[in-house]
Amino acid sequence: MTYILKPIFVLGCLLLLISSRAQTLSSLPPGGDDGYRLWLKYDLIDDVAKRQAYARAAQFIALTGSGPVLRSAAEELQTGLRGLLGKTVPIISSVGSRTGGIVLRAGAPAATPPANREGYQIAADRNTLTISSPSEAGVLYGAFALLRQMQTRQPLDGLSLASSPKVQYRMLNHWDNVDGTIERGYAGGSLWKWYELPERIDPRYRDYARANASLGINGTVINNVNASARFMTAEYLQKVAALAAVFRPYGIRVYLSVYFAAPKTLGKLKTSDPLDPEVRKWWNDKVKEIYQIIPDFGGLLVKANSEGEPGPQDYGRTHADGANMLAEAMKPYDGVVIWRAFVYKADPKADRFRAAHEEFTPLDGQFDPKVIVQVKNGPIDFQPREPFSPLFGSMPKTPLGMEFQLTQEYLGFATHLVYEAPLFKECLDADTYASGKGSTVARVIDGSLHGYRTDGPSRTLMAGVANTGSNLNWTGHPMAQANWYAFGRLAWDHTLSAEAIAREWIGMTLTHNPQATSRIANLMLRSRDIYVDYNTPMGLSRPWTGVHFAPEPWQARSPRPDWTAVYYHRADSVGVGFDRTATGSNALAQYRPEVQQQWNDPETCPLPYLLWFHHVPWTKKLSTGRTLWDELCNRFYTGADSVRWMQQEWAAVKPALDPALHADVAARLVTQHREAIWWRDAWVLYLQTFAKQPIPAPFKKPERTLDDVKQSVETYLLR
Ligand code: BDP
Repeated sequence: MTYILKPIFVLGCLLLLISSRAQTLSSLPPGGDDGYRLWLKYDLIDDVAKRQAYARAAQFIALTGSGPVLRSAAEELQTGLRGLLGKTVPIISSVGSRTGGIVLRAGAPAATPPANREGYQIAADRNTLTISSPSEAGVLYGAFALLRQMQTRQPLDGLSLASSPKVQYRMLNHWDNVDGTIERGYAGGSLWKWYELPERIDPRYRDYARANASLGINGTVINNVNASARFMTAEYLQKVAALAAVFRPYGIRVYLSVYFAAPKTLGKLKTSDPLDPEVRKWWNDKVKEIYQIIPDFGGLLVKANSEGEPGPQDYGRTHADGANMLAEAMKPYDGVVIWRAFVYKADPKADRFRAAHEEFTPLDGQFDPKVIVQVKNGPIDFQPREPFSPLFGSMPKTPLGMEFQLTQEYLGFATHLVYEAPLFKECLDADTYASGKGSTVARVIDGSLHGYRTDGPSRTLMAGVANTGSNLNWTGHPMAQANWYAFGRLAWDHTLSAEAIAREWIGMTLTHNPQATSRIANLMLRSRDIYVDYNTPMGLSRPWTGVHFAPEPWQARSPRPDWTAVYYHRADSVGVGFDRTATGSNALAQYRPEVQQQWNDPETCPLPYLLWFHHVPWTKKLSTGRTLWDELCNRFYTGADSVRWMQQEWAAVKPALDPALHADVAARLVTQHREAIWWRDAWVLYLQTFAKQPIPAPFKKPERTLDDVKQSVETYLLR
């Protein structure tokens, strides 16, 4: 008996041990920080004097109202303060004569009313901090702003903060599919568990809403622009409604990407022609059904006649015809139609750069007031560095929304550290000269340049293609959280600097150590240029088909010329680069003369944009004193070498950071370095076959041959 029982007992104990250890590991990873809490960490403030000062100012939270969004504000403050101060601050409903607390006031007139409904004011008066706004959402944003003050250890005495969003629709675009995958997602599967919805509500949905609300993001498109019609079925609308119910108390509205041919596929009509009365009726009925299920539904996002997606042109109609049909369906409701301008035809003679401008500018003034045209930041496709899209400033009668990409499709997925705020700022701060000097892209986007609307609310939009997924830390690369953060902050206020946002995020997420903060901020601010240098320097680009990760500058075979690599860089025995001046595609003519002037002359065109606009001889001497070939090599090599510098900088901040988080990033930097060399080698060895010049000193020629790299890429691309 004992003989038999003993091993079973031992095995049982062992299993118990293993399972309890597994449990411990999943709830508390070694070192502690698994990244799940993002920038909403609310860890106890260890500076006792500071903690006490904050505690004196936050003895209660007075909720003067009962709306759900206001309640979220109070609850978030309570959660935050519990963590930061280590005590539970009571939520009370009437202030009476009490002082020394935080008062939340929605709808009440403020001393200085904010510029718009979602703006807030935080004012300290006789020992009371009042957060006021015309709307509940504004109070929620104010509550997060107050927490941010404490999270970044700012004083509260005499606090006077007022802020209003510069853009009306601040939203994430999820490219999530029905099957749980994410197009261009690198942080796991979709956050939305379609098979569990609408019955089971993952607690994570609420945390997602909290994170967005903390930045002022007020909308989310939950499905892929390459949309499945299934999202518009009654079955899925119930699921979407369940998500909307979770997001609503955080001021976030839900939007859907729609499949333009749904009247045919879902409605079983003979056509999806936007001018067909039955088609129009189908959309009217569908939109009505949506609003019956989701009364505060935000609107529709459409990718049409782009990359094989159906659209109005299939019926000889225009983008405006398609968008206006949907706008008509939306007319009775407070929702919008967001129509994407990401279009380009498979024309072997065309320059893809020119496509969106050619198709959309003739339609300026033809769109219904409910339509916003959403434009990617650059004319091609989220390249590491692109000039701003010439559409900005070219459609004064049409509200243009910005589409940035947070997910790092061309920026090294989740293994490369690339802080994107400098990329966003570069575009937003670019001058279109549409109405003279100072006509920045930001002013096109926020409506101040063209004043878009006179007959209704303004329609201004900034969208970010989300980088979130089911990974515990949301974004795969822990530092990629900063891109979500930066996008939200800039959508609220595009005048913030990339550095200020980085410092704020570091303080809330990584460390309060001043030296470490400066080092990390510097590293983040340089990271995008470093990436560009080893990946696509001086205006090279690489939007060829495939996974968008492996280097394949030699790729020349595809059903469409614009889905090859050689189409973009045009390397030959003379030089490299795409001539977009009058002697080439003349895409430059799509910009205002002042902009053309900056880029038109290869002698004066800034080097970061040179090969976007010029085919430059290998031997051409540049402003740096080097020939083009030498300059390219210099950038590829210093770029890749700089990743070593990033590793050193990261190593130096180790004592100031959580060990688990530090180790995670350190490991990714090792991968990044290896991949940076891979990129460098691929490009220089390939371009060398045209330039026929040696790698300039002090750089050493790659250890592998071009065939070796090609082989490694082939292996990488194996399915
Ligand atoms: C490209 C992506 C593709 C998207 C497309 C889009 O590679 O997956 O569907 O953009 O924005 O960057 O529609």
